[in-house]
Amino acid sequence: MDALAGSPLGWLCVGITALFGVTILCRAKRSLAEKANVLAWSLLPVLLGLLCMATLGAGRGLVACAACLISSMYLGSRELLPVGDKAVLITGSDTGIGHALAKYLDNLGFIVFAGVLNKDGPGAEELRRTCSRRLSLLQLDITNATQVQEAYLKVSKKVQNTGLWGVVNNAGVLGFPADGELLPMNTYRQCMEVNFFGAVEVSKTFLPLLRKSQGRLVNMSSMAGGIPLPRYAAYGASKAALSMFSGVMRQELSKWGIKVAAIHPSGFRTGIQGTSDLWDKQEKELLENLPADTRQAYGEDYLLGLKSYLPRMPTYCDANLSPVLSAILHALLAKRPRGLYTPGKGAYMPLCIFCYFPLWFYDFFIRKMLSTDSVPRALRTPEAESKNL
Ligand SMILES: NC(=O)c1ccc[n+]([C@@H]2O[C@H](COP(=O)([O-])OP(=O)(O)OC[C@H]3O[C@@H](n4cnc5c(N)ncnc54)[C@H](OP(=O)(O)O)[C@@H]3O)[C@@H](O)[C@H]2O)c1
Ligand SMILES: *[C@@H]1O[C@H](CO)[C@@H](O)[C@H](O)[C@H]1NC(C)=O
Ligand SMILES: CC(=O)N[C@H]1CO[C@H](CO)[C@@H](O)[C@@H]1O
Repeated sequence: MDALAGSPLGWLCVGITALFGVTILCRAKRSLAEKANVLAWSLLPVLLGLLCMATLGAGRGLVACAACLISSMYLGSRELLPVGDKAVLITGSDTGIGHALAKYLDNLGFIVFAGVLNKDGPGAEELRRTCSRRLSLLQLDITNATQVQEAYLKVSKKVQNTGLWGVVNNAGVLGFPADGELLPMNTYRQCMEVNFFGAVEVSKTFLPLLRKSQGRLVNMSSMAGGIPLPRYAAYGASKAALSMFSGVMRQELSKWGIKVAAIHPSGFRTGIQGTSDLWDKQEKELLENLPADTRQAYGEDYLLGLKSYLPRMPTYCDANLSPVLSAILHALLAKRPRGLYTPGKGAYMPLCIFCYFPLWFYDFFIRKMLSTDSVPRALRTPEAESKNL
């Protein structure tokens, strides 16, 4: 301990350790049952930190102490509540993330209420076949108030004793990714209808049950709901609306002990990318609703090229959904869930740039990241024209 004596760095070191120790004692007092955990995850690093200081001297000791503090905070945030008999409602479990989540949570022992758009569809059939008998399927089109109400009655009857622990607002639609000027009003309305109004209605309907359990509301937003991304005017705006709704809910519901978390995943390979039949239909709708001069300015090949983005999407998207599933599990079970999760490749970095850099730099970064190869007809230079041919 000689190295510490007198030096200001040494005192700082002792101060940090003391603060750390007091925090731990407070936490231990809060819950006797947690004592074992607290000892394992917190006291050990403190002792190690002190040992480091004694042997390495104040400078390196401080670094070691900080490392211990950070790692213990990290481990602390990984503390999960037991699954027990917690019941969770998931919307949009027919395909994709919702479907995988229903299976994953069922497997972990949760009582799962899987809302599906089509109770007789292949997704529902698959869940019926592969999941335990704890899982109940609910016919739930989140844009249909009658179905939301019916689902509520069914769920509240089943969870009378245990309460509903979590609601995962997962159902969502992407619409056709294209320039905002070109998208038909119908796409904007549909995105808002499902991604925003649907999720709000489900949240409002089920909140009384969450209040009883002091549970969790998890909303599936998107990277495109947190930052502006070209081609996602309709989808991004609807997700941004949902994000703001949930942000306010997080503030308002904390007094009831309900925690709200948002997931902003990057690209994952699911049903959301659609099928070629659907793209044909959406392309047709887009072209039909376009004024003649807009059609002229963009040019036929640009417009017909929009569709080629969709089959290319899965190549950037990860087929392994486990980062999203673990993020949702953390949001549901962590003692201290985060407000925002960004699972997936490239989900965090653009958000950071958007938040901490000037807008012009963000726009430049996105242009470079998503370098689009096609140019509207009216903007083409002769050389670009020859490249296009
Ligand atoms: N995949 C990604 O890369 C990604 C990225 C960011 C965010 N997200 C978000 O993650 C969520 C899940 O998406 P996903 O990728 O798993 O897509 P998905 O496979 O299309 O899953 C969405 C599910 O919602 C259902 N649905 C659509 N409209 C509905 C309605 N009105 N009522 C109830 N259910 C409805 C869909 O049913 P049908 O299949 O029958 O239409 C589908 O089962 C969405 O909110 C999405 O915006 C996904
Ligand atoms: C809403 O759901 C109910 C009950 O399933 C159904 O009878 C009704 O036709 C649906 N309404 C719409 C607009 O789809
Ligand atoms: C899509 C969505 O609703 N996102 C929000 C969910 O809740 C968190 C925390 O309140 C918000 O920060 C998200 O933006």
